[in-house]
Amino acid sequence: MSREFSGGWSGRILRVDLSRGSHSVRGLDPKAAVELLGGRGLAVKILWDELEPGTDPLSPDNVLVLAVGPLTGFQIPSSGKMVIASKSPLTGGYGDGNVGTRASVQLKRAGYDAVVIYGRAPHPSVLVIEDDSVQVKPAGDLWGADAYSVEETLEEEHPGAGVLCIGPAGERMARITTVLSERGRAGGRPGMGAVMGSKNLKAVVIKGTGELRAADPDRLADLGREGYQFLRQADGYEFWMRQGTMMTVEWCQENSALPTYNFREGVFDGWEGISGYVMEERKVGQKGCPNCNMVCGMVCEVRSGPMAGRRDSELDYENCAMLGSNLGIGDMDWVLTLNLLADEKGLDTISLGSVLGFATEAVQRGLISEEKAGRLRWGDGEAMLSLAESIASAEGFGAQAGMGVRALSQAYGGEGFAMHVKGLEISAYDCHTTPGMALAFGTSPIGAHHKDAWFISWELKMGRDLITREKVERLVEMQRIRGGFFECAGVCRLPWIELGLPVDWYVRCLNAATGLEFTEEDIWGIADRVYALMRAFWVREYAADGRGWGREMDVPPARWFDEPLTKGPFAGEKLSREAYDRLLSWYYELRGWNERGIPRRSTLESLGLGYVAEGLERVGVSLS
Ligand code: PTT
Ligand code: SF4
Repeated sequence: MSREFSGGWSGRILRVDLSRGSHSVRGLDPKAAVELLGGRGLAVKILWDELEPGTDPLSPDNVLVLAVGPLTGFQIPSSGKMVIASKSPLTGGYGDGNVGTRASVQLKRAGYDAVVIYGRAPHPSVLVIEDDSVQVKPAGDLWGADAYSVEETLEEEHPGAGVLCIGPAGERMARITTVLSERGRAGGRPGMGAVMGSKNLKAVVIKGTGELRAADPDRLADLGREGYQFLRQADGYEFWMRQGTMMTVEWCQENSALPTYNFREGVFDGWEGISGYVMEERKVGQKGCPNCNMVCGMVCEVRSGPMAGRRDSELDYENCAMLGSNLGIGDMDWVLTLNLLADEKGLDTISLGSVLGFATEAVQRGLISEEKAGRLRWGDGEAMLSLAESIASAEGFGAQAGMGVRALSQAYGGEGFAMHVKGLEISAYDCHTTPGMALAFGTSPIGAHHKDAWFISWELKMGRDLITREKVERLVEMQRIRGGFFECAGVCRLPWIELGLPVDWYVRCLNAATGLEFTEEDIWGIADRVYALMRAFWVREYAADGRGWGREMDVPPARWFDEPLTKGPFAGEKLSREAYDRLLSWYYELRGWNERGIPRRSTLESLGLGYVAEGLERVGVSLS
């Protein structure tokens, strides 16, 4: 560890140039560490500093960042997370994802806070990092192989190592691809799999033998014990261990938020067939990320269909809703089959469900022909699987569908029911009746992902109909915790959001690990800085290619505004454009952004981001 850090951070960043097969190590700037913590904060700063505006995301000039945080790896609950970030080939803006993996702990043990990957390997390759040894090796037969088998091979070759890899869909640079780990964990929805594919990088293997250092190890160990005990004794622990995120199917059905028929409805008649209870009948195992005592990976058996007999489909709520109700599928076996295909081929389940839903509706409306897309019908698992397979192999219409719903709607029409924001397909919450959640999706910094945006449960407690500034204040508060703190600290947010482990416990951990004295106020300042930086990245990219940035970028699709629900307790209801616009204006005011959603110069300066203001002005962006 660098002498400038007494604990928490490793103090070193590994830079690997795949084009040259070379690497170097740089110190982590202590000021950046304190101002941005790590993970997403560090990643967006690296991308802002090192990417030329307008870089083609699939060119060797794009940069891929793997970053952990100051809490990653310690013996405290759920500390095994890593951020994977890059300029997104799916959205064209800032993209990242968060995966729970042994690779994150191993990276910390190897003595790095981040790996920054440049260039493009001349041949398909595997990057192997073992402490100070860094090698770019030929991928050989691994190129073309499914993610599960790649992991198995590399884990055998490198016992104890953590592995990140892509499936064949990532190799073919389908834009809706993610990075896989631990046979069923996935991170990097905005096309991080395609970025790895464009770099000829099949996998990253990480192994470290060092010890993690905390400034006050005894204090951190006490806090760890306190945290584990808190969770074991929490109300809801037992049910969580039974169903994990799958309990959300029933909750969404009850609250008219279960995406159904491409987000046309919020309730699904066949929901019981894909509920957490049916999942429990199929459960054959349970696993999770490192250092977690509330593991949520529900491993299930497929009982019928082309993958019958497989006992390794790991299910979460998002996968189930997007590949189930959103496609009119109420048969768990088809959900498990599509889910397994996505994990093996490296497709993102949320985007896949959205693409299949859009294509089905477009076929029904005659925008896309059956000859092209297949005979797609709601609830027809076989037809959905066939299109999903051709997306994974980038064949025929599948190659086009792998570009995501925005690209499909631009090619065939149907923008009003192309369910994305900023090009990222919306996660599994219908928002016809939840304007606050719609705003959360609208303003999420990577496009419509629930990572930063799971406001729906807070909103239901406050009142769906409430259109107030206070509601938006709560949203900003939530974004600071979810998208600010958790994404930068390098730990899972589920102990907090699901079982109530308090935020101040995490701040105490941060101080014990780093030896610094962060307050909650400091953390909110860091979160605001990271949010401003992510927004500035998008604005700079839009300025660079001449599109310009406007508030329409923060508005969800027309479907929720124009087509009222026809089923369930809220039949007849839809979002109001006027109400949404008011919420959005309050949001900009609270963030110190102008009416086009661009951070003001004064806001950037107050966050210590004067250099960002200058960068934006250099590409012609007005900050008044
Ligand atoms: C995440 C997104 C999610 S979020 C789900 S289910 W979820 C989908 N999972 C996929 C999958 O699986 N396979 C696949 N091929 N594609 C998938 N796409 C979807 O990706 C995940 C958990 C979950 S399960 C959630 S909510 C929480 N997310 C966290 C987060 O974002 N940050 C954080 N600090 N802690 C979090 N804890 C929880 O982690 P993306 P994982 Mg994922 C099979 O990465 O890009 O953010 O997309 O990380 O290790 O799989 O854990 O109901
Ligand atoms: Fe991983 Fe789930 Fe545990 Fe979070 S709760 S650390 S996502 S296993």
